This record gives sequence, C-alpha cells and structure tokens, in this order.
Amino acid sequence: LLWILIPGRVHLVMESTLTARDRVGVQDFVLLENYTSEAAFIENLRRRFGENLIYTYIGSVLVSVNPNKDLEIYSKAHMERYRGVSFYEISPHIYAVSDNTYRAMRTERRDQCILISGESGAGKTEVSKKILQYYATTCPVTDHLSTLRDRLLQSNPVLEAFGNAKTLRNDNSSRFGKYMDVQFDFRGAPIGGHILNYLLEKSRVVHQNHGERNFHIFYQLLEGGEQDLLSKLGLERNAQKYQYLVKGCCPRVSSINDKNDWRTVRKALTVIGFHEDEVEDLLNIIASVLHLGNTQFGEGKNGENQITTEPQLKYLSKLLGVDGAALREALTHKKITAKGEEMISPLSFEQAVAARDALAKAVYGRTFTWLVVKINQSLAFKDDVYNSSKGSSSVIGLLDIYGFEVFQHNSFEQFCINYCNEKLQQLFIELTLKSEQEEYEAEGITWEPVKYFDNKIICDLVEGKHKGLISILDEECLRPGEPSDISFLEKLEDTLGGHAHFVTHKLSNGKTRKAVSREEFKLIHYAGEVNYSVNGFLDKNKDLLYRNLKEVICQSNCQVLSQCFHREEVTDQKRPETVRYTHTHTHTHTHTHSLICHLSVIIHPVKSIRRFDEALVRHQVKYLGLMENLRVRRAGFAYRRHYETFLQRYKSLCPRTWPNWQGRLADGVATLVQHLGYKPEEYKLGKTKIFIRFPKTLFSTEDSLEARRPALVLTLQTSW
Ligand code: AD9
Ligand code: MG
Repeated sequence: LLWILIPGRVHLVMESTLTARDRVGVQDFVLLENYTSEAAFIENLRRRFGENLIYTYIGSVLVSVNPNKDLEIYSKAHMERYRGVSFYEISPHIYAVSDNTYRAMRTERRDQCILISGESGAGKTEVSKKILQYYATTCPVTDHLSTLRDRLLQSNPVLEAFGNAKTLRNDNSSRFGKYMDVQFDFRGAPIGGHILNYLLEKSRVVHQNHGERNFHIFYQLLEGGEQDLLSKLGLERNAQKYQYLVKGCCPRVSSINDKNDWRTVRKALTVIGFHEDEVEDLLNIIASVLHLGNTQFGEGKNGENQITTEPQLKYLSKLLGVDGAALREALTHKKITAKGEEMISPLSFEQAVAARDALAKAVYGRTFTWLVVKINQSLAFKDDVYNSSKGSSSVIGLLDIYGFEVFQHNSFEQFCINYCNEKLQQLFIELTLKSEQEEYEAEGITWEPVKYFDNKIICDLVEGKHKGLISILDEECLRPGEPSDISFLEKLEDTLGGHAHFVTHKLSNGKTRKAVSREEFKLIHYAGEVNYSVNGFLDKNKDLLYRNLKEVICQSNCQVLSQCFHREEVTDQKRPETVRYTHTHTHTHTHTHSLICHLSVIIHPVKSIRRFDEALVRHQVKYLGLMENLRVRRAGFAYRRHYETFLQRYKSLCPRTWPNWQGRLADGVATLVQHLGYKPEEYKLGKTKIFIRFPKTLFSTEDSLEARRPALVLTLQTSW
C-alpha cells in the first residue's frame, strides 16, 4: 500500500504497488514521472483502459474513458464503498467525485456544481445519470422523499425520449443541453430538483441526415403503443410510413429497444405525476407531428396550391384540437399587414412545405419545454410535504450538454452545439487553470504561469457585440430588404475576414480556397476545424412561424397546446426574438466545485471494436488541454495542506512539536519540516497552508509515520 496525499487529505491508494503500477498505470497523472510527455500520458490512459480502469485523476479533475461496454463497477456495493471516503483513499471513480461533492456541500454549506465535458459520444449523459443514481441510492430518504427520488430518476427516460436521438456519433445523443439542480436539506436528504433546458435541436423533427433518426419518442410510440392507441391516433405501426421518420433511412437501431423504452417512458410519466389527460394530449401532439409530415400539397383545379391529403388534415384537426378549415387555410395562405391593412396571400408549394415544417418544429419544441416545466413542478421543493426551512438547503448542479460534433455536413445546429462547447471549455479553463493561480496568489506564493491555449478568442469571434458572428446573424435576420444566407456570408467575410479562427473560400490574394465551398465558412474551434454551410442559417435563427398558423394553434382546445401557445403572442407586435436570446444564457451558473473532464476513446467508424485508438485519444488530450492542466498541477505544488492539519498529522515525528505545539501554527510547521529535513526547493509556506512540490517528499514523510506507528495506519485512514 502506498500513501498519496492530495490537498488537505490523506489518500490510500490500493493499486499502487510498483508492479501493479507498471501494469495499470498511475491513478493520478500528477504521479507520472515523465509528466510533460504526452506519450507517457497516453500510455497511462492506454494501460488503464486495458485493465478496464476507465477513471483517472488530474488532481481534482476526473478523466474518464468511454469503455463502450458494461463494466461491473456501478453496483450498490460499489456505491457503498465510496460513501464517506476521501477522494483518493480509493480508486478513482465517478462515485468518488459524487461523494466528495456531496460532502463538500454539506460541510461547507455551499452550492456545488459538477461540469461534464467531452465530445459527442464521450459518455457525459451516462456519467450524469450515474451521479444521480449515486445520490438517489446513498442519500438519506424518508417515505415522503422517496417519491421525489423516484421522480428525479424517472425524469431521465422521459427527457431522453423527447430530447435524444440517434446520430452518426452516438445512438443516444442528447439534442438539448441540460442543467439539473438537486436540492438537499440540512440533513443531506434530496428535497427538490430543477431542470433548465437549453436549445433543443428542433430541425431534427422534420429532417435527419443519412444514418440518423428523429427523436426516440416517435419510434417508441409506433413500436410500443397499444393497437387501440395507435388506431385512435390514426397511426400505423410502421415508421417507414412517416415522412418525418424516413429521411435518415434508419428506422431501427440495434442498440435500442424502442418497445421496451416505450414501457419505461409510459411508466416514468406516471411516476412523475402526469395526469392521464396530459399524457393523452402529449401523445396527440406527437401523432400530429407525424401527420403533419405526411401532409402533402399539390395543384388544385385553378392552379392554386392546396392540401392533397385529406385524412391527414382530419386527424390533425382532431389531434391538435383546432378547426380543420382554419388549419387548411393557414397551411396554404399567409396573412400580411401592409399599410395598416391585413391581406391574405396564397403560399407557393415551397412556402407551404416550409410553413408546415415550421409548425411541426414549433409544436414539438414548445411541447418539449412544457414537458420540462411539468417535470419541474413535480420536482419542486414543497414546504408542506417536508417540514424543513428552505433557507438551510444547498444544491448540487449537473451540467450535461450536447458534445462537440463534426459531420460531413454541418449547419446551424452544429454551430450552436459547438459554440456551447466552446463556452464550456472557457469555463473549464477558468476554473482549473485560473483558480490554481489564484490560490498561489492568495497564499503569497510566487510561481511561473503555465502557458495554455485560451479559447476566449473563439468565443469572442462568435458572441462579440456588433462584430461577433451571432450579432451579424441577428442583424441580417432583422434587416429590411431581402437578406439571405449568402448576404449573411458576405457580411461575415467583410467583418471577420482575416481573423485567425475564421476562414471562407476567399484567400487574401484574391484566389479561391478549395477546402471551403462558396456556401460555407470554417471555424477553427478549440476541438477542431468545422466547415458550416450557411444554408438555412437565417430561417433557423429567426425560427419563424407564420402569424395565421400561430393564431390557429392559439385557439386549440388541447390543454397542453394552449399552455404552449399564448394568445398574446399574436397580438403583441414586439421585435421578434432570434435563437440566441435563449442560447446565450448557458453556463452562467453557480459556484463550481468539481470538474469532470470526460474523455472518449472509441467513436468512429466501427463502434463494436473496443480498441484504444491512440490518434483519437491524442487529439482529445490536446484540445481538452489536459497536458496543460497536468503541468499547472505539477509546476505549482502537487499537494497542499492547511497548517493545522499538517501539524496534527505529523507532529509525532518531531520532539519539539510533539505532543502539543504551543506557538503559532506556521512556526510549528516550519519547525517540523526543518526537523524532517525538507529542502527549501521542496516546499513553500503560504499564509495558511504548506505547499509541497513533489509527491515523493510527502511519501517519505508518510513512510516515516508508518514505520513509527504501523498499528495506527488504519485508524488514521478512517479519521481523515
Ligand atoms: V452526446 O454529446 O449527448 O452525443 P454523450 O452524452 O457524451 O454524447 P453518452 O453518455 O450518451 O455520450 O454515451 C454514449 C454511449 O457510450 C452510451 O449510450 C453507452 O453505450 C456508452 N457509454 C458511455 N459511458 C459508459 C460507461 N461508463 N459504461 C458503459 C458507456 N458504456
Ligand atoms: Mg449526452
């Protein structure tokens, strides 16, 4: 057994005999001898991955490698093992982070937050579920609270059914961002929860790329819904029949059992507390989206554009609870106000298709938001249920967003997702690289800052006022005249041309760059280069639904829809909102305690091969800034301890500090380390803590302690 010390704690490392270390690598990269070598870093990950040890620390950051297979490390017995045990007393695990975050919340009485970062398919959502399961299993609950615990757990399958889909990168890819708060009372029992959802990828409702699917719920309903239900909804048990489900040519996925998932979701809706009539409304809406997709247009007798699929219209009117004639009119005409007069003008075929798709997206998107609101009502802390004062509660937040993604064809959706990841990386940098520096400063320790790539330059490029990409997009959307995707691209070129992270087909010498087409711009993101096609950028950003379609839906007698579409919307003439208003609220949350940096290994092209793809890993290690992170940890001081804790633990090693040191704590520590023979370059004394540069210094002190009091080791271990 080997003792390893990390800030403020003693850690017993089970896997670290020398031979084991050769085989399984080190469990904290800080212990790597050749810590500046990327090859050594990757080799350590590879060794551990080979032994199914998917978790490794860099100080307080947890790096995890997606095993893409079920490991027997998440049982209740495993959870128990991590309860109340300090961070490094035991092998790295997501449960260790969960438990330490929980205990930090309780002892410090401060809100905590766990950030999970990594590219699409890395395993962020799985991790966030594991954390939630850990709290649900290990936290104290009374009968009252077991309902809440079940609801918290059951919110996941529901949100995943409506907000996740199969993509080329991940069969269960989150297509929305989620920030979930779990609220605990003074006794550490979960008493409430809240979910904040960010920007659902609505375009998926009407279009999917080849090899991808629509949101899971559609397939679940068709596969698992009882025959009576499907008949009532006018649906056939065959996804191939629905235009909105066939675009990706991928109705079935081997890793997904839609029928079973349907049962899980139906049960979850009940557990969360949805009324049967609300569920009915919800299913009516899902079915109506499928009917909308099958609504076709064609030329009438007089050359006018009309709906040619009457049965669909009938079902739509019934399921959406709206007047059929009004809906027909609104799907084929638009109402415009010119010089104070309202005029009705027919829509062309293309316009009608676009209006239909806009309605499907709006209905689905708002229903998703409604779902989150309902879940939040069900999770809300209720004073009358539990007699505890709200003031004494604390919160643990979990941020799980959609991961960075690059496809052959990337559009507005990928732009939003990747920007979101760019912001998260910013936060990550600030918290790991900056906070470390701040601690040295606060303690009066001088040190050489480590250089790292700060992606602020890319965030500014996207979100900068006036000259940022989003501002330019918003301006173009709201500009009178005839703005188009291409005019937007031209404006980007004029304003951002020459920026180190922005590229178009135009070269500065007037020639054309082949790698970027005339309808694309390229962003050099922190995680890689992505070409974005501007096609559809304006429409997707405006997210417009014709007014008369909105009017029809606002009249709906479906309870859910009437809560989603408010009448004031059609009467208010305020400036239209573009997508970014919702989007830029991301990541402005609570004080952050633990950071999980999630690292994936196996992604493309063949998912079933569980091999360690070194190039892929190297790329991720690079862009996540893991080497810099490690260097900061090491260049500074590997371990630090409050004077009091240090003195308490080692005072027996020095006759002058043993048994009770009477003077100032700092002087006591100075006396102790002098006696221990620490060289000046091995440590620094700050204002409240001792900083120790090398792990080996502390190991030898630990050895001395152990040699002196072998019988006490276990007692000490549990008392830290
Ligand atoms: V995305 O950005 O939402 O597209 P995530 O959330 O990072 O992505 P997710 O958690 O969905 O990825 O994981 C992808 C798949 O990897 C899962 O469906 C599992 O099949 C697999 N996975 C991830 N983590 C684990 C794990 N700890 N154990 C076993 C895992 N399998
Ligand atoms: Mg996910």
